[in-house]
Amino acid sequence: MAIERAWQLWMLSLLAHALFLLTASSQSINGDELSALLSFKSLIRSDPRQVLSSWDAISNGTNMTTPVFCRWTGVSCNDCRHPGRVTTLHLSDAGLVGTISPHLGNLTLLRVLDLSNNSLDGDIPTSLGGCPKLRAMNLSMNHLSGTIPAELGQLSKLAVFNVGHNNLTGDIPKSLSNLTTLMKFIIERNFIHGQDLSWLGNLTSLTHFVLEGNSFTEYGSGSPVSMEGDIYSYGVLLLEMFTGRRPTENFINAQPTMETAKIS
Ligand SMILES: *[C@@H]1O[C@H](CO)[C@@H](O)[C@H](O)[C@H]1NC(C)=O
Ligand SMILES: *[C@@H]1O[C@H](CO)[C@@H](O)[C@H](O)[C@H]1NC(C)=O
Ligand SMILES: *[C@@H]1O[C@H](CO)[C@@H](O)[C@H](O)[C@H]1NC(C)=O
Ligand SMILES: *[C@@H]1O[C@H](CO)[C@@H](O)[C@H](O)[C@H]1NC(C)=O
Ligand SMILES: *[C@@H]1O[C@H](CO)[C@@H](O)[C@H](O)[C@H]1NC(C)=O
Ligand SMILES: *[C@@H]1O[C@H](CO)[C@@H](O)[C@H](O)[C@H]1NC(C)=O
Ligand SMILES: *[C@@H]1O[C@H](CO)[C@@H](O)[C@H](O)[C@H]1NC(C)=O
Ligand SMILES: CC(=O)N[C@H]1CO[C@H](CO)[C@@H](O)[C@@H]1O
Repeated sequence: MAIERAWQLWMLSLLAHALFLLTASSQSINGDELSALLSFKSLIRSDPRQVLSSWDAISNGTNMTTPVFCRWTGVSCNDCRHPGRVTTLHLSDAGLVGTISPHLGNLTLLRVLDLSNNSLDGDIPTSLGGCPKLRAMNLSMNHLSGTIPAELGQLSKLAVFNVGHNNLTGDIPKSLSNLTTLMKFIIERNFIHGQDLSWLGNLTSLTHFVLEGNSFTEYGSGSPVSMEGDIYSYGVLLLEMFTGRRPTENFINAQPTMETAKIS
């Protein structure tokens, strides 16, 4: 009898302890996600369409079972095992002016980040390399400057990387050769330069590779790629590098606006 009671008490205390831990951890994680989103909002200097007007923590508690930020414009929480965690941040075409908060790197279950076609300036935060679930990053058509962070080479699930139409400079970091799941790699219309891109051959899933409008050096020769014809032959060289064969379809559409460069 006494043993049974002691056993029950022990089980109860264990349960209470587990519940406490569970609550504590889910609350602190939600708190991190909330402050990451609020940090993002705080660095937006202009929001002409008021897409962030619903982003308000004060009028709604942070201690709800499903955090209120999951209903904010552009935010989705679609992970059934972690209902209060942000999986998508989709704020394209919103006219947002500001910088991208490094705190977005605290959204560790983020799968889609689409901030394309705004007026965001400053750097691509290196902390985004800390979002291991990220599958699509679309930061195209902004005013981002600085270099592509080497830390993005840690995004082992990344399939889409689009930073086209920005003010990015520097070389493409070699760490991106780790992104074996990458299918679309779009860096067109920046000030990115590169010389030896042979490591791109390690990106075995690549189907779209668009680098038009940067200053690359033709692979194997020392001269910069200037005319469209050069870019075309550069593309053919890259294709041969990737697959060991000549293109069976247009690898690079050598028109003034080269939208897609298809490999295989
Ligand atoms: C949050 O917790 C406080 C006290 O802990 C409570 O008064 C309040 O109603 C809770 N809010 C929500 C939305 O659950
Ligand atoms: C970019 O967003 C603006 C609205 O801010 C819209 O009018 C325009 O069509 C968008 N451009 C593209 C290419 O989606
Ligand atoms: C959130 O991100 C910022 C910027 O990367 C970092 O300084 C901070 O430590 C992070 N906070 C947590 C709780 O991880
Ligand atoms: C990225 O954003 C641009 C501009 O909003 C859009 O045209 C494009 O379809 C998006 N997706 C990808 C995969 O680049
Ligand atoms: C790039 O920077 C230049 C000079 O600061 C600026 O005039 C231009 O508008 C910028 N382009 C983009 C796409 O941000
Ligand atoms: C690729 O990833 C591994 C392990 O994550 C790392 O040690 C290595 O430095 C990365 N490669 C590059 C070129 O960054
Ligand atoms: C590319 O892959 C080859 C073979 O797996 C490896 O030896 C090489 O280090 C890789 N290159 C880079 C830059 O990661
Ligand atoms: C600012 C904001 O999001 N307010 C919401 C708080 O929660 C109530 C009830 O869910 C909503 O009606 C408000 O819009």
